[in-house]
Amino acid sequence: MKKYLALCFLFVFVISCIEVAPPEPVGPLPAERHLAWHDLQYYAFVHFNMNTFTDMEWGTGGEKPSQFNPSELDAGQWARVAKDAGMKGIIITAKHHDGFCLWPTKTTEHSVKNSPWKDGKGDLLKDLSEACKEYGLKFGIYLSPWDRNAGNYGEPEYVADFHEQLRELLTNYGDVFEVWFDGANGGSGYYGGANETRKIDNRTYYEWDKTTEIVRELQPNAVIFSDAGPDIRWVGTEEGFANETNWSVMRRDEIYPGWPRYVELRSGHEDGTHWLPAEVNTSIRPGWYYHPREDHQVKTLPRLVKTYYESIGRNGNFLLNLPVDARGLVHENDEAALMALKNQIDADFETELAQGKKVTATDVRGNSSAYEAENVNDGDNSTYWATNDSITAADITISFDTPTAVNRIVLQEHIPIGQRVQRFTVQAEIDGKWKTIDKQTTIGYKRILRFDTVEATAIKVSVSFAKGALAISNIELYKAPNFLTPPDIFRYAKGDVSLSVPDKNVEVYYTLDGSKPTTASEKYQDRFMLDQPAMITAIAVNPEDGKQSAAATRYIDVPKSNWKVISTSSGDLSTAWRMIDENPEVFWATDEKVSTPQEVVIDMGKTHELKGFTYWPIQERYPFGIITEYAFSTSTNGKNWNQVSKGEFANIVNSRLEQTVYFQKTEARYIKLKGVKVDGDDMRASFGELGVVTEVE
Ligand code: FUL
Repeated sequence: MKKYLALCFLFVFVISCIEVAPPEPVGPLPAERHLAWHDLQYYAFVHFNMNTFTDMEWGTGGEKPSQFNPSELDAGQWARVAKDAGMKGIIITAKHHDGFCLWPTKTTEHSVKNSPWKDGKGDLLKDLSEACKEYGLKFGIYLSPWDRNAGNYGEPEYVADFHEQLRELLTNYGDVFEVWFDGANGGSGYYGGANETRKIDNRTYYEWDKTTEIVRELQPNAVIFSDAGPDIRWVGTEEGFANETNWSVMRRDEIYPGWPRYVELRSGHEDGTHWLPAEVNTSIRPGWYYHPREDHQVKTLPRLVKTYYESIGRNGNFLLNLPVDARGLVHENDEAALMALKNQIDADFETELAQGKKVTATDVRGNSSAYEAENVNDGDNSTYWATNDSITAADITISFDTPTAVNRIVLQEHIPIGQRVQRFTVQAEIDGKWKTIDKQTTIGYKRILRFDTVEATAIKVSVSFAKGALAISNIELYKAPNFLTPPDIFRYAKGDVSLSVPDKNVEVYYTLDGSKPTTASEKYQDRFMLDQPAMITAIAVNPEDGKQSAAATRYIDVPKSNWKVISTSSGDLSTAWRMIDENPEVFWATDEKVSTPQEVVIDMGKTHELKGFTYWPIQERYPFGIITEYAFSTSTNGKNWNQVSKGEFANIVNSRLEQTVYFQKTEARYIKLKGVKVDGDDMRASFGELGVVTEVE
């Protein structure tokens, strides 16, 4: 008997030692360079070049090297900021569409070598690559194929120069992790003084095969970005998101090289033929380049957090642009926003809850310990749970000893053998019952789901469709703290007001007299009508720990629901309500090419005691018609006018904030604002929003 038992043990031991083969690869697979790139997740774009000094987004190419003159350029500061922010690398616009080169290239005179910066002895690529090394960051380059400066653009000679520029960049500055080729080819340009429009065929002109060969020869580990590859793809939007369904594979031959079908880039192709994962690029400000007028438009924390979850959380890498300013530094506002994002994300993922907990799966490949369920929470990304070949639907459950609060799940597939999962569900066991939390499609390198906090005794992930046996390397669970940000005070066109916060578990308290609210103040429930002027002050409070946000304050005057724009000197009167809709983002403008000062007249529907007026300039990315000098008149009957104020909106073009002008108290039902001087070549005037300051009755 003893002998028999011993034999049995030996048999079991031998069986479990026999190596079970890993699942067969499915579909196109990532190369080593892809795998290294996926691990980076979050890195910086820096747009800094001639445009920084000309206040442009697309320079014409006719700029002079003498215009490139930063006063405090410090690539070390960029690297420090990126590192502190948790980023893993920096990609620099070595040459943008205007053709100015940030390194002393041999291919053109249009470079730093002819600029006053460091007396023409500077090399920004050298400075930045060294700073990146010092801070342990990867270094990448953006090289625009389109060159509006080059006289030979459009001819084969230019392509030879372009290739030579690439060679210089990939030879002289150490390891490069990513080479970024922009798809833009606008046509018109300076082109050595020809000032004309030149069209090329983007699919053939740049000799992409040769371009790729150069990168492979000089930097075999670098990934090549363009709208559609060959290694990684644009996500098809600059707004900062990937679709929830996001395949890292695409039918590349249909879209590369050349003009891609943008919308498809957001999700990839389920039946893709090449590994072509998405990079989500967006700027921390409206523009890619620095403009002082956008200092107040740095993306808010809620917006940045959303972008994080909709890029990294949706199987994409996050390339966040920092428009370095004309000093040559990352602006203080941008740095503050980056650090706020870092702190928030760190807090969300502070304590991982799944590690070491009991895990069970409905199927384990060959019953082998090499593919056991515990591989998903062993903290080791190279091990994975896998199912048998015929099993493409299975459950994996992580159990807690006691009910545990959870509101985030991180899922990762073992992508070296392909992206597989097509559909899955997440459930939580609450009081002994299973509740569905989310139903989703793809996972890929990484998927993060946010959901309302549940007190769960177990979390189950059920894959219902996959392209092959399952291979999941990682599952993490977290309880992110409630998201505490100052409430957003919004006034609707009808006069009602909302005080919104991104997290519905957070409470909001407010006052209407400018005093600081406490938890004893009015608690916000829903949109409310505000028909009297008020200084609204609101705070958000996390009921879990009593923590309070900073206070948000906004002065709001009488409702405009009965207001009407009754005349304008030109432009479409039927859409003129856009200047009194309470939303400065929605603008209205007079006709183009007008030569006389433009004015608008508003009937407020009833008489008010006025003591001032307000003007929001247009908030568009490419603003126009901003009133820089104004005349403001009032009337009680719409016939007899009284000019109550005339003056200048100082610095309004650079700082496009709401302007408030006070004047001697006066009764009025009609108001008139005239653009005595406007920013631009003609007298066209634009209006983000017009308002009044009334005397409280
Ligand atoms: C676009 C360019 O035209 C913009 O100027 C910017 O460089 C952005 C990242 O890509 O296509």
